[in-house]
Amino acid sequence: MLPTKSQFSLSSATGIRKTHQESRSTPSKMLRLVIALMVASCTVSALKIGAFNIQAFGDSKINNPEVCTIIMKILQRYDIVLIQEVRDADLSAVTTMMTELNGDLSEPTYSYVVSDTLGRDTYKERYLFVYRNDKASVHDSYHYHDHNMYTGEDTFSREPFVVTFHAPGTVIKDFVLVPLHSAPKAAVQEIDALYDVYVDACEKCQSDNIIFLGDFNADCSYVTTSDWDSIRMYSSGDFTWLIADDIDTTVGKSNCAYDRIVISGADLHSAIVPDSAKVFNFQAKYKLTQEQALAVSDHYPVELELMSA
Ligand SMILES: [Ca+2]
Ligand SMILES: [Ca+2]
Repeated sequence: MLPTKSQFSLSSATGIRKTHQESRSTPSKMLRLVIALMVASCTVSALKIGAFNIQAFGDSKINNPEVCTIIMKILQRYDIVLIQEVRDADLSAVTTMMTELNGDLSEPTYSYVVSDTLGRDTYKERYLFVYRNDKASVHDSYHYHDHNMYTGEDTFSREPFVVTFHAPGTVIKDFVLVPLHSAPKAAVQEIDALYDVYVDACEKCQSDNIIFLGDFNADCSYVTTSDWDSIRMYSSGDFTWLIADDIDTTVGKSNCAYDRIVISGADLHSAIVPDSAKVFNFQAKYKLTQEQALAVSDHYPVELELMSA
């Protein structure tokens, strides 16, 4: 991984402090305080991004007051959040959710961008991005195409919905989000094929600063130790996997790192707040019983933060 901006700042700050420690004590203390504040400001989060598989998200979940309250608390944690497993063909649940988030404000706080309904048969899901209008806007989006009528190729059950965001308050300003909720039994092939999406998105979006995120089903019985060698984004040095294999992203007894965040691009690497990529255990945070947590989802969100400009 490339040195982060804060690491650069820390090393240069140390150099300055050594020079001034030789002078009088009072200015030195002041200077240390100023430097501490400067270093702190460099790592202030400008933008918090989350990815949450809300198991079978639809009308019955959003219309359950207890579940809805918890979902709202979780979503409000993020400036941009990817919601997966959206089972809402007519967008009625999404509409209810946005009304809950925005209240009756004339200037809504949140907006969303949503994919088509995706799936090979009658079972369909959407990818949904909800974002704060004061922090981010959508520059562009497209559905990745994996169909080849001549070869019969059809890699993804739910093709990534590629979205370019503009977030002027971050050091990086522009970046691409690529979601994936893989089909569990095809997880290895789909995660490997994210490399093809990477090549496509680099060309179409004219940027290699890409965050791949979502429930990849990237652990336990779906992706085993020997499978990783055949996943190009894992073996290539151009990508950093920010959620480690030993993290548990599941509510309940299983211990699997299904949900992941992977980044590419030198500018994006230096824009990540160090150690900010993690799982958000909402059951522990909100002191819920396992039953209450499972009523929301069988997954925890994963998240990361980008540094402010
Ligand atoms: Ca497909
Ligand atoms: Ca678990």
